[in-house]
Formats: sequence, C-alpha cells, structure tokens
Amino acid sequence: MSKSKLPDPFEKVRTATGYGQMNDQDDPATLLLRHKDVRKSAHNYKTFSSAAVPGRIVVPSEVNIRDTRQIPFEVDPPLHGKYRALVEPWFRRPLEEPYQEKLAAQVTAIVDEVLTKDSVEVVNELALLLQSRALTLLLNAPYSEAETWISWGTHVFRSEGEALDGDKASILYDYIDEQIERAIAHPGEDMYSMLLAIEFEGRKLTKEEVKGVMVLTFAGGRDTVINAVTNAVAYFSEHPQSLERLRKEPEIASKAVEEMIRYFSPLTQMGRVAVEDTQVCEHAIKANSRISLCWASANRDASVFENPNEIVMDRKLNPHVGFGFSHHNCLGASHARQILKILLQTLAAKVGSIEILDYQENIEDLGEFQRKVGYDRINVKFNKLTKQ
Ligand code: EMZ
Repeated sequence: MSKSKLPDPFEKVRTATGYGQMNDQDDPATLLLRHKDVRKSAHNYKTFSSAAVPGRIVVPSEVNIRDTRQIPFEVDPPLHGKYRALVEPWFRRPLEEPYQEKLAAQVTAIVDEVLTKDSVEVVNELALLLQSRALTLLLNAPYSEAETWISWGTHVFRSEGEALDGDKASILYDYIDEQIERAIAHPGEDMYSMLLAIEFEGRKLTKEEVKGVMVLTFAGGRDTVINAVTNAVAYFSEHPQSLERLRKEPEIASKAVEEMIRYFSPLTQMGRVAVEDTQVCEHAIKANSRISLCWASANRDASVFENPNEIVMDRKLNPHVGFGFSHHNCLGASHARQILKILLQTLAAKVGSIEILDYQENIEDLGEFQRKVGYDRINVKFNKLTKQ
C-alpha cells in the first residue's frame, strides 16, 4: 500500500523551526513550512513581492531561460488586480455546462481507450493527453493543436530527467509568437484573439503582455495537472474502496477533488522576493533574498489538518493552499478542478480496479528535502467495472 503514497518530507523541520533552506542556482531560498506563515506571507505582497525579474519567483528559478513576464502571476497589486480582472471571466468558462460536456466527452474517450489496453503508461498515455486536449477548451483552440502540445512532453521548460532547458523553452516562445501573429491576421474566438481585443487602461495589450498571459497558461497548468491526474490514478489503484465510494456517494466528488489537491500538492512551492529586511519564524530575511511559500508542507500541517497524511475523501474543513493563497491564487483552478472532478466521476463509472505494473517515482531535489511529486512513468492495467 505504499506505491501511491506521497510522503511528507517537511514534517520534522516544520515542527522544529518552521523553515528550511534550499540553494538554487546560487540564489538560495528560505522555505516557509507552516500553514500560518505561508498564508500570512502570501498575503503580504508589500514585503514579499512577485514582481522581481521574470522567472525569479519560481523555484527552481527560471531567470536563465525566460525574459517574458508571466501575467498576472509576476505582477504585484494593484496592477495585478487590473490584469486579473481582465482575464478572470475567460478562466471561469470551465464552470459553464457546455464546457463541462465537452470535457466529459474528452475524458470518456480517453478512459474508454485505456480500458482496451493490457498496459497503459499513465503519464504519457493518459495524463499528458488529457491535459493537452483539455487545454484546447481553455484556449478555445482547434482540437488538432493538442497534437503539437503532446509532442512537447510533460514540462514545457524541462527535458526528461533534466533541469531547465532553454532550447525547449524556445519552442514554446516561438509557437506563442506565431499564434499571436496568426490571431492578429485572422482574429477568431480563441484566447489569443480575446487578449488582443481587450482594452487595458485605455489601450490594447502589447504583444509581450499577451505572450506573458499565454506562457503562464501553458506552463502553469502543465506538469501540475499531469501530476494530479497521474497521482489520482495511482491512488485509486491502491484504494479501490474510494472509487466504490464515489460510485455510491457521487455528491462527495467536489470534496474529494479538494482533498486530492491538498494531499498531492502538485505545485510544491512558489517564491517571493523580500523588498526589505524582515523576519519570519524569528529568522532574518535580507532584502532582495528569496523566500518560498511551501504549499506542499503547509498542506500537511497537523495543527490545521487532522490525519494530514491520509486522503479523507469527504474531508469537511479543508483550508488547503494547493492552489496558492490570497490574491495570487491559481487562475486555472476552475479548469483544473473540472478536469479532476470529471476524471473521478468517469473512473468511478467505468473502472472496477487498477493494477500498478511498474513505475518510477519523480522526486524533486529541494536541498535538505527530497519530495516525491508523482511519477516519471507508471504502467498500470485498467479493469472494466463489471458488476453494478
Ligand atoms: C510558472 C509556474 C506557475 C512557471 C502557478 O505556477 O508554473 C511552473 O510550472 C512554470 O515552470 O513558469 O508558470
């Protein structure tokens, strides 16, 4: 029963001091580990800024492979709120029924397909397909674009088993530049066209701003969604009773999704840059140094969550920070929640059991901590639900 487990590497240090250290390309970060400190610091944008040079608030830092500022992610209030208000209605479309119906059709097709196979590598043959196809809905782009995105692999900035890869990042940037030119020449109903058309403070967005929103949309929801989907499949393989429960109590699906986001914490952490000398947990933070808001640690904080290391499918109080916290909370959360919810419902309706055949874990190296975030690959066999 341990193949699907994601252990909590932060527990000891979180309880003892509340913070850890991580060197990252000679730009160290102080990891805040407690739920309370993470939330408080996420809220305090005046001291802990997101508006550093592009790429610096990401841990591991992306300053060497990215010049484009991701919007609204790498912008502080009040400007952040103005950008956010412009794009928010677009990112709320996943709450509409026709969107969910199309997503359900995509999920059904994938699940039906995996049920015909003797062995399925879930990362590439299920999660990557689902993430890429679902993204055509978020962008309102042709379904065929998914093929291009699938060919990029699981992370748009990283090659298999490697750290950040500038050549790979260029493929994404060039692609987005081309798409922006296409949308200028032939405006349509897609996300690029929407961004090019909107009015921002009495002017149109620049191409660089449009690119900033698009890079965020491609990068932010890529490995995160893929890990969440893969981890959910692994979890159900070892907990068939949870699948059974979803069949009998479909009304708990939304709670189960939140609980999985808490437990999986697909995005381990996000950084901020201190704009002045300050302190957290009685630890001095120097101006212009980095802190990291460790969502994964906060989500296992036993002072907030009972049985933090277990998935409690219908957990009642669940103030998790898996989608971040405060004004920067995840813009793509509605889309991600729908993907997971529909996946859970579809698996419950069609799959009786899942067997793990073999797997290789994906372990993040965070200096003094090593964290399993999911799998590099995991082969499983899906078995049809027979009895009703
Ligand atoms: C950035 C980040 C956003 C970053 C909310 O997270 O996600 C990471 O996966 C990307 O590498 O560029 O978009």
